[in-house]
Amino acid sequence: LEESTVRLMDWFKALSLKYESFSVIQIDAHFDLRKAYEDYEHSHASIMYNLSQLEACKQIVHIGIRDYCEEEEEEAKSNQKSVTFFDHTLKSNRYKGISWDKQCEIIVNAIHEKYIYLSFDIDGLDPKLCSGTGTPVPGGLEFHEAFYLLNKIVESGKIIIGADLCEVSNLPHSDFDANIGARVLFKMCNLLTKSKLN
Ligand SMILES: [Mn+2]
Repeated sequence: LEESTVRLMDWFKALSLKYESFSVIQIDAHFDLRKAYEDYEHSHASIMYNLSQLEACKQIVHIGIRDYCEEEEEEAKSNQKSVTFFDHTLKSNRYKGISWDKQCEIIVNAIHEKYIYLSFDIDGLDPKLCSGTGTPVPGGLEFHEAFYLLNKIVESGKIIIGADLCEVSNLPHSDFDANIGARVLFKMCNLLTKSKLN
């Protein structure tokens, strides 16, 4: 896992050589904005912090966040690149009658770069869709909410330059998680292809 996050950073660095400015769309229950986790700077808990240090990464749009520490909340507030749509805010707005379509429009308008990198942590979804994931948290997006949003982002003219899907359970008896994970990946690939037509 640690090796894979180091490799992911190498990939981000390569992307930043090709694209001089991009926004990151992160669907996740967690910010992953820790400067270090147990003194280690390259874990999955620091991946968004490390990404934010790249000059080409102009913005990180965090969506569905609902489990974080004080340090991360401070980082998200003080880092000019972070724009956060907390899960509790998205839910409260829904309860007040603000439609998902309207909220997606607000999210789309907050994305300021044409090129986007999509990071999809399966725990951004409701845990009934990913019960075997490492750190499930109540709340989160429904499958169709996530893809309604992502499709709207692509239809606004953005181009997806790269994407990852993480934290899908590979535990025995996680067939349902694997099923959902495969469907998420399939739809992400479709969106990536669709966005190339923009
Ligand atoms: Mn997560």
